[in-house]
Parts: sequence; structure tokens; C-alpha cells
Amino acid sequence: MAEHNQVNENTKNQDLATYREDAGESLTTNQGVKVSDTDNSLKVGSRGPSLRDDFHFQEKLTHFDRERIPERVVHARGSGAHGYFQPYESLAEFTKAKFLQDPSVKTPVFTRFSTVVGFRGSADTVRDVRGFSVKFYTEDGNYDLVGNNIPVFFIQDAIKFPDLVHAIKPEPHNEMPQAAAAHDNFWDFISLTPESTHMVMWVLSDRAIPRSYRMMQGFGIHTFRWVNAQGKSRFIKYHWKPLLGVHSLVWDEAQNTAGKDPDFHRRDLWEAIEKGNYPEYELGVQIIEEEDEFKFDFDILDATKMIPEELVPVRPIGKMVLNRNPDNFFAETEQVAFQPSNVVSGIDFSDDPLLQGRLMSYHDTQLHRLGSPNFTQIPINKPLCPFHNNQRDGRMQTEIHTSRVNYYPNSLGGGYPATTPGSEGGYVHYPERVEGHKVRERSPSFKEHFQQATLFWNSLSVPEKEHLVAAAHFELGKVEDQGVRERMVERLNHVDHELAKRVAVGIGIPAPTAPATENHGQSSSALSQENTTKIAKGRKVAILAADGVDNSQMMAIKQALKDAGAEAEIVAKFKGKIKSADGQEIEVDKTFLTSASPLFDAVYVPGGAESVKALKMNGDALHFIHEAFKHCKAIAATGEGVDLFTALEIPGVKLADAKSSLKNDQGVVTSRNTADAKAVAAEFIKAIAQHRHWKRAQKEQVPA
Ligand code: HDE
Repeated sequence: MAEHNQVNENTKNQDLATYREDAGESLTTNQGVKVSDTDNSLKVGSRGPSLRDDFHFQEKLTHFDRERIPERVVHARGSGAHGYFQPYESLAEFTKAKFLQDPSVKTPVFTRFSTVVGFRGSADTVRDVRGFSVKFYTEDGNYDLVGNNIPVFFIQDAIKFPDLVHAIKPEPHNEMPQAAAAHDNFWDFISLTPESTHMVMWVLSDRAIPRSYRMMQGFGIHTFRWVNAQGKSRFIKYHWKPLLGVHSLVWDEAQNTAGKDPDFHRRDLWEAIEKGNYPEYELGVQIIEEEDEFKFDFDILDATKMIPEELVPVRPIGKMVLNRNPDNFFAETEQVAFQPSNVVSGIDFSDDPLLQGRLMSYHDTQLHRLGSPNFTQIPINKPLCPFHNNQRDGRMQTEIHTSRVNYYPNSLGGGYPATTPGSEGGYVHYPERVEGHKVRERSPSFKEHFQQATLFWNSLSVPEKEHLVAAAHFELGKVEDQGVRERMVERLNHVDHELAKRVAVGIGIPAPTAPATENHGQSSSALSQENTTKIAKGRKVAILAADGVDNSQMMAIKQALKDAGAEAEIVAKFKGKIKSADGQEIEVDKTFLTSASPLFDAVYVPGGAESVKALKMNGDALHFIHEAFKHCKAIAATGEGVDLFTALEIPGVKLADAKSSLKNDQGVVTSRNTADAKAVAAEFIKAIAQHRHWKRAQKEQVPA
């Protein structure tokens, strides 16, 4: 009894709402029989053999044995959230899709972000493409926009997908490496698949290590069709843009985070929503008139190409807000079944051979994973609008159809459910005219593979290029086969000669002596993350403190961060409370053991002689700051806090001295003037908004 009360006492301290479902209920079997003991199986005597009569044991264990379903063959690891989508204006001119007609209508959505390669339990911050899938529960049926955070794909034809995925997944003999492309099989495949060149440039770039799902773009990739009420069709490309801007981690940080918090992105999304900081994304479209289909020097049906925004601008059409976490991970995030073939009236497909393959594969996957054609009855997959047809029975049928009629045409059921003509909202496929011979061929218009890879390279800033080259050194450095490494250098030499030379140096391959293709010199500003939105909102700041901290400095900065939409947590040696210089008891949020610098966007050290003295003696605290510096994050100190930075001897950085009250050198903000908190906060927030100070001098020399 005492133990029972203890459990109740503990749960009381937590958010009761999350425990409410069964409040006051008796534990029963699935048949509803009340259970008297669920801790001891039925035995002959307390030490004897168990009995078959124990139906409760049998049900409990056999249910448990079947708790897993096959994980997704790709995109197994993911996190989901509910929300809504609202268009800015009517798009009736372009599409008859109901959810895009009225700016006052909010359409419910469920969005799932994912990595591609890792298993369901793998880490979030690996180098990988991210999935960005949105299910719109429209009044005209479910529409799924199943995209990625990179605007192009590895291959042009769906028939190559199993080869690509086999090559990138862990190798078949030893199942290594987990959630990583850095191995021989993958780069062997890529080195023999020129069409992948553009995509791997993106995978080697910072795009493949996003800071947060809240700071990641999404793309529909394929060209789709929109059709308006007059039957006019146009081609469409989809773009999601996060309102917090597009930001990435650095590789060393991403690797550390995979160990410190493998759920980093999942937690970030979850906590933001719990705190009411709802992630928001603007949806935009590039609209291409049918008559312009052939006006580009690439084929708009080729998924290894994007349409530069300079050629076709992205028109913002609405906003998605994610404002509710799932109630149950398995029921919602695991069982959600996306299908690119789920379209609604007004939206149609192009003949992109990659998209065409997906139209079949996702449905097939759901049948396998969820085990029954009735997977559409699972609440997360069920349309919110009415649905009626004559499909019946099957495993796990949960609908009790009461009609005697289950066929069409019928007279006994009054002819219902009845079909709906296109003019009244029935789905009618766009009557595209097609003709040709049956051939197993790739269109000649799909043959050029390097121009856009070069465009991407040319568009990157200097630090972004450095990151890409370092990523290639890492990825190809893990490849043992020299022939594969040689072929990759040869391939990169088609993208840019300088790039190929820089990569070659790091992977033990002779640098090519002449370019394989001349660089066309063009660039597109939208492709660089340097040009993204830069705000401090949504960022997480660590405040390092110990007993004797100057409370007024700390609170002033904390409040200013809060006002800017950023969040601060106090990190100290032990959990519990620290005592400030003026005798206040302050709750500690995290310890140096339970957190680490890679889990924050910025660090602040307040003054207080005793606090700073204690931090100086704490190697974890010193490492924390060094690491934040090395990862190019904003760091700040006030009062005696500046002494801690002086003691660290960070090379190449100028700190505030007694005379000049405030200094911001490369995102290192310091002030000895304790009355200066407001000005320091403003400067610090500016430095945080920069995201990273990539060009920070001498960072390689910092011991972290
Ligand atoms: Fe997928 N993909 N894919 N894919 N994909 C799946 O469907 C497939 C492709 C994408 O959050 C699977 O439900 C083929 C491109 C996302 O649940 C599977 C081809 C793009 C998700 C499948 C592609 C994607 C998937 C595995 C080559 C970006 C996660 C589980 C034609 C536009 C959806 C599942 C979620 C998942 C097949 C290529 C994005 C096996 C055959 C291109 C975001 O059906």
C-alpha cells in the first residue's frame, strides 16, 4: 500500500493531463475482465511451474510479442506534429483544389520530418537528407505532399531506387555503418551514377545537417500539375520556407550531439510546440505555363534538376503552423501513411519517371507495413471528410457497414454511393495527350548531369564551400577502395576544378591537372544559407553559473533573451539550486553532465566573483565555452565573467577591457561594465541572430 501511494505521489508532481486517459479506471484484459494481479503469473505453488489457465498472462505476452510493425524501409526515423495550413489568397486562377480557394479556411495537417538512412532508433543529427511530409486533411479528401529538404534527388528513374537505397544503407555483410553514407558501397554507387552528382553536392553541404526541423526548407522536388475549374493545367514546383530561416549545425557538433542527445531534433520540435513556439513554414510555388515546358536547358521532368528562382520566382501561397504534438507516437507518427498518389481535385501528376514510380511504391509499402488495406481507417490516416465506397472486409476492418448493398451499380441501395462528375467535384485525371513506342530508355533531355551541381557550388559562400570540402574529406576518407575515391575526384572535376583539387588533397588522391568541364560561372542566391532569415527567435542559450553569481546581470540578460523569443537555461555543476551573491536561490536547469555546449546555440557567463572562480576551476565549464567558440556560436560575458574568457586565452579575439565598456569581436560579446546589461543583451542577440560566426579566426587552435 505504501508503495502504491508513493507512485501516486510521484505522478502528482507531473503534468496530470498526460496521465488522464485511465484515471479512475480498473485494469482489465482486452475482453474487459477486471484483473486482480498483473505482477505474478499463475503457478502451482509460489515456486512451481506456470499454468496454461493464465489467460491474462497469455494475452499480455502475446500482445507484447506483436508490438512492432516493420519500420519504414527508408525514412524509418521521424517525428511528427499536427497543425494547420492556411492560404494567403484564393488560388482559383490556378487550381480548383478546395483547400486553396479561401484564405479564411484552415486545413488541418499532420507533418512528419525524418532522416532517410538510419533505423528507427538512430540518431537525429546524422549527415542525411531529411524527409518533409505533409498530410492535408482537406474537405475534398486527403492530400499528401511527400517531399525532402533538398530540391533534387539522386536518381531520375524510380527503377533505380532499390539500388540507391541498398548502396546507402548499412553494408549487408556486417550491417555497418548505421545512418551514414560514409562507406564504400554508397560512394561506389555514386561514382558510377553521374546523374547523382547534383544531389550529392547538397548532401555534402550544410543542408544535410540541419540545426532543427524548425529551420529546414522543404521541397516537393518533382514537377506536379495544377488544374483550374476551366480545365487549364500548369506545372508546379513546391517550396516550404521556415520562418526562422534555414540553418545548420557544424559537423563536429552534429557528431557530438548524436551521442549527447540522439533525439535532438525530435526534442527540439516537441519542446518548441509544448512551449507554444509553434514552427511555421511558408508554402510557395513556382508556376510554369504548359507552353513553357521546353523552354529550359534541362527537362522539368528530371528530378535531378531544380528550377532556379531567378528563372521562375517562388510565389508565396500560404502558411503552415505546427501547433500540437501527437498524443501517441506509435498511433500517429509511426502509423501515418503518406502516399504521393493521394491527391485531390485540382492537383495532378507530371510524367516525371521518379514520381511515377512513387505513385505505386508508397501504397505498396503501407500494405506491407500496416498489414491490411484497411490502414486508411487508422485515425491518423482517416480523411476528415465523409468517405463511402463498396470496398469491404479485409484484416482489421473496423467499420460496421450496415447496408445490404456492396456493389455498383445497384438499384437496391438507390444507386448509392454514387459517382460525382468532374464538374461537381469528382476527381478527373488531366486528359494529357500521350503517344509513343514502349521503350526502356532515358530521354536524351535527361543526359546532362553537371551544370546545376556547378551552379550549387558557385552559389555557396566561402565558409559553406569549406564545410562541403571538409564533408567530402570525411565521407570519402572513410572509403577504403582507392578506385572509388579516384572516380569521385574525377566526377567532382566535372563540377569545378578547384573543388576537385581541394577534395583530392584530403583523401590521398592525386589532384586533377585540368578541369574536365569549364565552370559556367553562374550562381543563384537562393541556394546559399548565408542569404536566409536571421533572427534570434527560437534559439537556446546556456547560462553558466555557480554560487555567488551576479543575479541582476543574469536576470537582465535572461529577460532580454526571452523578449527576443530565445530561451535561456542555467547550467551548473549540480542540479538543485545555486545561491546568488545577493542571497537569492536560483533553480538550476541542467548540469554539465546532463547537457553540453552542442545542445545550445549560444553561451553566456554572468559576473559574480565567486561564481566565476568556481567556473574557472571546472574543466567542463571551460570545455563548454571552448566548444561553443569552436562551433562558431555567439558567446557573451559580463562583469567578472569576462575574466573567465581572458583565462581561456581564446586566440584572435579582443575582449572588453576596463576602459572600453562593450566589445563584440566575431560574435564574442563582452562588457565589464555591470550597468551595461541592456546594451550587452542587444549586441548578444544580434550575434545569436547571425546564427554562426563562420569566419571566426584561429578557431582550429582552440582545444575542444
Ligand atoms: Fe520515398 N519512400 N521513395 N522519396 N519517401 C518512402 O514510403 C520511394 C523519394 C520520402 O514520413 C517509403 O511510407 C521510391 C523522393 C519521404 O512516412 C517508400 C522512390 C522523395 C518518405 C518510398 C522514392 C521521397 C518516404 C518508405 C523513388 C522526395 C517518408 C515508407 C521513386 C520527394 C514518409 C513509406 C513518411 C518514404 C519509396 C524517392 C520522400 C518505400 C520508390 C524523390 C519524405 O514507399
